[in-house]
Amino acid sequence: MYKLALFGYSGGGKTALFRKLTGKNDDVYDPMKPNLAVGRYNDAALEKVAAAAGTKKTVYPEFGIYDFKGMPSSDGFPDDYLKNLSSMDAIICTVNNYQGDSDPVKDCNSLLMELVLYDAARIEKMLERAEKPNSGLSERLLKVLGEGLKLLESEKRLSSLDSDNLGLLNGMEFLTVKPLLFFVNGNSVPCGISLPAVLSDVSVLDPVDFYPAIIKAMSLVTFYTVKGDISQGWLVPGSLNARESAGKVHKDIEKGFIRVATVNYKDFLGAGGWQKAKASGLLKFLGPNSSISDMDVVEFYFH
Ligand SMILES: Nc1nc2c(ncn2[C@@H]2O[C@H](COP(=O)(O)OP(=O)(O)OP(=O)(O)O)[C@@H](O)[C@H]2O)c(=O)[nH]1
Ligand SMILES: [Mg+2]
Repeated sequence: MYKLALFGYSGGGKTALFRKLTGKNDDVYDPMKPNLAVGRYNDAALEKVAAAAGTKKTVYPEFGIYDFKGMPSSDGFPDDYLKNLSSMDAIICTVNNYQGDSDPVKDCNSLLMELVLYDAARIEKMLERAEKPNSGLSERLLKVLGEGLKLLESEKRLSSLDSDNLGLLNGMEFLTVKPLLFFVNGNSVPCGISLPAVLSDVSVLDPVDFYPAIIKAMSLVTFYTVKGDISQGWLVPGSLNARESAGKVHKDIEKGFIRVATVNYKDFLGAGGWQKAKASGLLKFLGPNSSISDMDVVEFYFH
């Protein structure tokens, strides 16, 4: 399950959002231990697929929602707190726009700076260590870290490194390589605020379009399976090929993968189910190295 962190200053509305997403009434008091519950993405397309397929059970994609206790904006966040974000798959900065004196744009910027400064301090330490003999860091990595530090110093995130260089930082637990989103909590229209230029590539989440925007920011692909009495939605990294995607459903399918039959969900609905789509010649058959398109209904063939 993908892990979504609700991050922000105290009173930003993280717990309020957590409750809406998970239906749980919990609160969290320990800043070092986020509260976890499951948030279900009630994908309307999956609902229609299930209706057309006539299955009894629908299994929706789920996310792990982590509610972190915030710190007052006057204090900021200590390093051991921010370190807890490194195991998350995406960071959702939640800011307050419901009090008279709230300034969501300023808060968005300050939260970004918390992440930027954390990564910059870590790179500085690594570069310092590299000056000693036998640091174990390759020339190429040192160059990328240097480039990354320059980006951070101009208040940009490491995610704007080119993809080869970014790949080199995999597993190094930086925070600004992660998908970043903002949620403006309050009564006014959230998308009405405009963020500073450094955040031009960051989505401001809308409660209605919440999960689709996250899925897009995380570069995930949605596909659907209809098996027996169950219609199910799956989210896999867009970088995976068909065989690897099959592995997210079951490792046996990946191992014995032969091919996958696919049909876009709209064609599936138009035809009125799998058998009719097949009879109308709407199915495409893909090999292991091809990739499944977003919103396809699929059937895997395997040994
Ligand atoms: N009017 C209004 N009040 C809200 C909204 N969202 C949250 N609140 C209130 O603001 C207060 C703080 O919200 P929380 O969700 O607890 O904030 P938080 O980000 O979890 O804060 P910490 O856990 O301290 O980091 C609560 O009393 C909420 O009821 C909102 O959209 N509108
Ligand atoms: Mg809270």
